[in-house]
Amino acid sequence: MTHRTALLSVSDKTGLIPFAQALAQLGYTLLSTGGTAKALRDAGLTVTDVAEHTGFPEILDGRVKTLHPRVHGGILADRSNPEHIATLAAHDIPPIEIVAVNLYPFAATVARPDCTLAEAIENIDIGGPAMVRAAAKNHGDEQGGVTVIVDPADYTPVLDELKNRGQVSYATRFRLAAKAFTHTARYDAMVSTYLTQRLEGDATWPQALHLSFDLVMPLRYGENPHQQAAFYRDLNPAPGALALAETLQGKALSFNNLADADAAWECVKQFDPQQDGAACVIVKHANPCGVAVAECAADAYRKAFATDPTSAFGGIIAFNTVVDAAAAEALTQQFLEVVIAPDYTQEARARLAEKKNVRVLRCPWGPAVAQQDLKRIGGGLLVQSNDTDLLDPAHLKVVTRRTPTQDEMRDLLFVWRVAKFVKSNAIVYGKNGQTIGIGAGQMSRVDSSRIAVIKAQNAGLEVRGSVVASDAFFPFRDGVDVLAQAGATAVIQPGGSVRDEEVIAAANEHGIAMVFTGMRHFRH
Ligand code: 93A
Repeated sequence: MTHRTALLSVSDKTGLIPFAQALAQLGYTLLSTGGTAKALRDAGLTVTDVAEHTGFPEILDGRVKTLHPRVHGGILADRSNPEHIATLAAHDIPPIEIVAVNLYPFAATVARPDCTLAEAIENIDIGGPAMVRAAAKNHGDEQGGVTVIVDPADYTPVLDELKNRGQVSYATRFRLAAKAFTHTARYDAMVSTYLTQRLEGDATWPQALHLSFDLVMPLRYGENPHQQAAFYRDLNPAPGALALAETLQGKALSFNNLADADAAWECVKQFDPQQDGAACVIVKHANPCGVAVAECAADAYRKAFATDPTSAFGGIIAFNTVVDAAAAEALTQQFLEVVIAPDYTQEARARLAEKKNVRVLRCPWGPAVAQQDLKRIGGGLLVQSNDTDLLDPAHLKVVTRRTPTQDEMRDLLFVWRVAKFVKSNAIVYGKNGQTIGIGAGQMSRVDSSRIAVIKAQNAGLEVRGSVVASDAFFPFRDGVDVLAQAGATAVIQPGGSVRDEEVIAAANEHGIAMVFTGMRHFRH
């Protein structure tokens, strides 16, 4: 058997011993750094210390252990290049066939609440990534090359190939090389995210783009069956993020399920269970088609459903509160795709389990958080901070002769919060904590106003006496005329149009109370 060397230097020692034992049985010389060598010796294995191999001690508290030509030469020499082989021989450098390295646990270190900057920095691995990248670069060709392993899950497949065919196939070496570069890229992204977040003031924006995600699962398809898709999660999702939701039952989540569940969840999170009571949001095609607040989850659901029962068919339904038996009972009267809530009572779980296809998600409750919002365009990417700013009621400005009544004001603030989650142009009619009609995604605001009225009428709901939110200013008075004719009594909108005077005059003419927010909520 030719003499072969495996270099093992791992922080995560999962599966290390059986892997090393099998390599030793196959005739490999084991070469290791301090802690790894100790673990192997403790298990009764014979191992050469890297310090002995290089003839140079580990120095600077281990910062320099493997950064040595005798290590890197052995990894990087091109096996099919006679000059490289001659150079190894001239310097008495044994080639290294297998490099199993996983890096200092940077993520786990910085996740500790008491982690200092100095500790984080000490946990930035330098020598490990250098070996991983060198080994991955030199994965070779059909004739041979270096096998790099960064994930203990790959110990077994590599051993199987070594046992069955005497060497690791090119296909496997190639796959592992790609995985290794993904590993080091992700590692550097974590370090860059950590340090960038500690920059002073505005320096974090917009220079630093954090594109570092973990694959949660491949999805069957994307928005349509011919599109490929996958679901990724931030490395450290904020509490309350949809990506942290746990699936309690139901069919596999689809791409559209996840997108709609996120829209529903972010919308319902605007309603604080303590201050606003139970809230329910029903989403279809990324738009709320019914939103309501009430004393209990079941009532909130019934009111939200009543806004647009036709659209609610196959809906994604989010609650801001525990789903109890009464709410579950009401829910199961309709065909629905997904329910998402902070929790469920046992009775509710049992009732929902009777509809075994329904996906039931439980997501930890948490406020909406600032994060980067990404939108792909041809050959580029648009990045913005997401729309988390909330309206301060102290900044509201009544611009009409008539001031909204207390009830109107309460409903104005309710429809305003809903409008933020409706695709522009958004017009939302509501009353008594219930949406009455929602006009979404139209290219003209006046059409959204008309559509919202038509939908309310189709649902048999009374528009008269309702209030209205508009996500952006009315460019002309026509939108106000439409909602006045429908019987709305108060309007909330950002203001800021060159024709504000004309719009306010129209409201005064109709005896409507109008409030300016000074904040726009386009959503596309
Ligand atoms: O301190 S380093 O940046 N410098 C090095 O030369 C070096 N060589 C291996 N980190 C280095 N390593 C890392 O040590 C490996 O990536 C691995 O995570 C760890 C294994 O150390 P031990 O075997 O002492 O547990």
